[in-house]
Amino acid sequence: MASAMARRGTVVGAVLLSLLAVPAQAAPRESTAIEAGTTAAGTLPKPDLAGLRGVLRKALKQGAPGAMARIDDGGTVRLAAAGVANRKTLRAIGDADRFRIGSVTKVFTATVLLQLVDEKKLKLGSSVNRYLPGLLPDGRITVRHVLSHRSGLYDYTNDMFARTVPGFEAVRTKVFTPRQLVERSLRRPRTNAPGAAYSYSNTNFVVAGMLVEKLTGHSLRTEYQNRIINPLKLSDTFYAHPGTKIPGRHARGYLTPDQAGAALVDATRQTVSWAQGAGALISSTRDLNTFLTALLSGRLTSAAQLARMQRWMPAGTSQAYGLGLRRRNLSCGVSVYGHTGAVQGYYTYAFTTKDGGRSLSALANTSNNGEVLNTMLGTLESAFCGKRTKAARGVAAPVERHEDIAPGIALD
Ligand code: REY
Repeated sequence: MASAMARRGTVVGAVLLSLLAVPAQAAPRESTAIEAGTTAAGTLPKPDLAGLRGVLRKALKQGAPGAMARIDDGGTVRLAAAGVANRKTLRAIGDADRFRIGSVTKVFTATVLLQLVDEKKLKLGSSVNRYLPGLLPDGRITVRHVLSHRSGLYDYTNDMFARTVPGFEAVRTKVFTPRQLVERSLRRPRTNAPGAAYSYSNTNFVVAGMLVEKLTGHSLRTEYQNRIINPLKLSDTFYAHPGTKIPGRHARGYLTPDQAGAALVDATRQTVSWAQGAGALISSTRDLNTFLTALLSGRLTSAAQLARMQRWMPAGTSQAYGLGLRRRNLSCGVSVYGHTGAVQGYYTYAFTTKDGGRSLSALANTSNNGEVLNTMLGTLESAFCGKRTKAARGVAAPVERHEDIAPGIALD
């Protein structure tokens, strides 16, 4: 199998590309309903695999040691990979490699909280302080504001990582309590009144993690495990915090320093304690596709909560944000649902169609490299829009560090 070849790969100094289509192991799909104007996989163009490989090669040219993508599409798996998982051994990167998924974690955290809404343990319209008395200085901040990045809570990571490598080295072995992270945020003025604007902030999902622990009486790890990882048999997915290792086979992550031309920093080992429920999960392209397919096809929450997760607010060009879930409108008119992630050494894209029928997850094992981040956006175009001429593709909206900071006006 080509993927097995890729895993055994001994390619030295050369770009390795693997590409294949194999039947999925077990990918039960429940919903195949086609809504007008939406993106059921049956109505989508075929993925452009040559285009996908081109995107990965371009990311390598721009400085990523490795890049890979996996498409799960109604029982067919397509893999593409280029470059290395490890710059020392030159082992080829491949879909068996685990990695840090950064903010794709937010989709998991939101899912757990929406399950708690289903269980009547939580109300989205209630004040965060109702559940965590005194945590926030404004009792008007609701759970919904937090999950939709409309709380106005300042993102403490802006200060933490103002200088990329020193900022990272200062926290890589640190263990924070979630409360300490919230305190860091509260040292700064809030960015907007509760509900008044969209302003992406990791603080929101640190608070979300605290809500999970408070309402269940269990650790975030236990809840991810019992509610998502075990039921979906996500064998590559771990909340290892505060452990610093990625268990098993994994891609090493290489952080790009701010100084042009400076050597990449191996950032693989870290606690990710600075992110917690906002970004500390480890996973694989296979598990992320399984997770998003399950979520969008309604297997993880009630239909009512899934609909609430998808009450979209404008969140930048061609994008909208729901509850821990982002919608991106692609150049061909298709919308996809998921999240991006940026944690030191790893850029992740994980998106699926409206019905969960086709999912794409992609990784580049570098970060702090805006060119690579924007190039990797092309994996979505190749996976969901198929082969298109440059003119037809138009100009895809670029990704910013926090994807989009533009305020939107809140409706509730
Ligand atoms: C943290 C800095 C980015 C990453 C962040 N990640 O908020 C969350 C996400 C979990 O959205 C770092 N950039 C990099 C800098 C920039 O340090 N000065 O690119 O690795 O996934």
